[in-house]
Amino acid sequence: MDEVSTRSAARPAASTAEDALKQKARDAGTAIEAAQQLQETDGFHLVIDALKLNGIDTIFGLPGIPITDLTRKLQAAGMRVISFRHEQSAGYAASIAGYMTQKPGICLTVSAPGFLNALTALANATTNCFPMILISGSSEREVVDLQQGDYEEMDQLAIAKPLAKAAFRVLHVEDIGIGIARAIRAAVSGRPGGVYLDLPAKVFPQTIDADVGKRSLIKVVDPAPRQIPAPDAVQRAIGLLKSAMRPLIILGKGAAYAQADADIRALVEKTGIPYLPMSMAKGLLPDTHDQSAAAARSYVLPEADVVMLIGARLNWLLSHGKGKTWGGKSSKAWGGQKFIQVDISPQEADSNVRIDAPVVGDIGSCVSALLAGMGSNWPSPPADWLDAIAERRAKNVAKMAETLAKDPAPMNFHSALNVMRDIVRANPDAILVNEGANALDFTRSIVDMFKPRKRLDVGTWGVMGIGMGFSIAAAVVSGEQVIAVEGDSAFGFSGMEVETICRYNLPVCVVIMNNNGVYRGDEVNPTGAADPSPLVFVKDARYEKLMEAFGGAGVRATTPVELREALEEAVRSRKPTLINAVIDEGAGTESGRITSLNPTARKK
Ligand SMILES: Cc1ncc(C[n+]2csc(CCOP(=O)(O)OP(=O)(O)O)c2C)c(N)n1
Ligand SMILES: [Mg+2]
Repeated sequence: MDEVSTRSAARPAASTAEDALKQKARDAGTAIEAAQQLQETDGFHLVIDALKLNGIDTIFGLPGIPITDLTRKLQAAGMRVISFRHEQSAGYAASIAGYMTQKPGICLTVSAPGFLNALTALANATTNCFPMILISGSSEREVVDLQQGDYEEMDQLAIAKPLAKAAFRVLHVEDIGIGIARAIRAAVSGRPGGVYLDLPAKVFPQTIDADVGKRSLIKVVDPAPRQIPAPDAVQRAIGLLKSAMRPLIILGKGAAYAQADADIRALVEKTGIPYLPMSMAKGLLPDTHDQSAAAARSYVLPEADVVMLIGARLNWLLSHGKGKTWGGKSSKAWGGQKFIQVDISPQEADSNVRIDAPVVGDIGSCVSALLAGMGSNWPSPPADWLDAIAERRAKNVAKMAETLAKDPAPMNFHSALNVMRDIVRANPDAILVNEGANALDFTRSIVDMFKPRKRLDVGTWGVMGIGMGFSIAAAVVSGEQVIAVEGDSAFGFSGMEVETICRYNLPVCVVIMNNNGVYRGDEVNPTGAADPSPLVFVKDARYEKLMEAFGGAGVRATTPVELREALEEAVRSRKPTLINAVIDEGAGTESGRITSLNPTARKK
């Protein structure tokens, strides 16, 4: 349609009678063409219509051949198109939008290099169970398959397959509706994950009768069907929980994803059982809750006798459910706990240790079935267990308060994060994005969260580079203030996206915990040569100027007072802000809390 009107506007005026006649004929032709066009649609429009039909209103991506026009047309069709500086950030943004909304986040990229740039985010989404669809344009199939050297030639579908929950390709315009429907279902149903959808360039301009096209689209009915747990599985779990002398609940990000917040809180409170939130489950119940055993983690894990995992996997983050962390005699020995595991995936149970009571279903349905099965007079856990936890907790909280009250010069992680803790408490709706090593571990343990899904971080892989993508998506999807606490190394992975933050004028405040390096900034080259240590950066780097370069606010803060002032102003103004929090370069430890995962050399 718009092509027709552009053509007529550019037409030169007829100068003679003959020209006028010819013109008339041409006009008639144009009208017929226009009418024909009215009855036809094409791949571009079907992709847009299919996404809209399924309630998708935001696209994260980066334009180029063959999807440039698609990005324009998506925006023209009223969708929010957030255009990034690197596809990896667009991918992370899409994945966390999926986590926050339970709708698949869409990342749109060009072929080969753009596709590959987004692939880390797709794999990370699959690992973290975030629903995401990576849509990449691709080159001419016939040429790619004969390896004849097409522009950006790559067999993207084959490469995406092992990294995605599912991968599909559409070759004909009439299959766009099916392709998108399958991608949506695969991303959000069961255990969510990353899905790849390959759209060869040729599909976009393919035309089809508009009616046929419309009928080819599918509005996915019940994309993530509830999965009700079996009653006997629920009874088995309840029986085991009832027999416990030292019960413990562990909440994972699967529990946060489920958006069953009220029931989860009711379950924890009704049982009176102490709980541990995994990193992204912080805030599901307020971290200040009486039953939180977070400050007594190293006591409750080995001491518990029955552990109920809700949307949490026994992977490395929980020391695989065995070994010394769990009271085992050696690094792989079972600590003797019995486990109840509430999970959407029937394959999750027994992945690391025996699961005595698997409860398989969606977290919401499982938790409400457990609640119903417990009846109204559930006995409180034994008092000696609760008292022992309370005692440790009080001791550790007091110890932490003492550390936080110190005001060393230069500022360190504790004195800086003490400020952050106050700011987040005063702004419980703000979303906290967090990456780094020490910058991550200290923030997780010091900054309390008060509401569900407000803490977004490096997740299962501990991946650096999620920072700006997560921040942008969080701000776009929720409209809330975002505060990103970033290690200076972590920030570097996606730092150019501060331009994106400024361009869309998002309420994102980036706080860089600047200790001049990876883990710390005081390492030196042992040879004495001019090259710096591989772990350090330029000293006194002025990161705040990066934000100023694009019109945002930049602040260098060297004391808690300056940091507090800058944070309060950022939250008040909602302006894109970068605070360069200069901290002691000797403050961190190797890999933060996971020093022990570094292999140590036998030969010194
Ligand atoms: C993609 C990726 N590359 C490399 C790493 C290894 N790594 C873990 S933490 C980290 C950076 C730690 O430094 P910083 O962000 O400055 O945090 P600090 O400990 O100094 O506070 C790196 C490079 C990773 N986790 N992910
Ligand atoms: Mg650092």
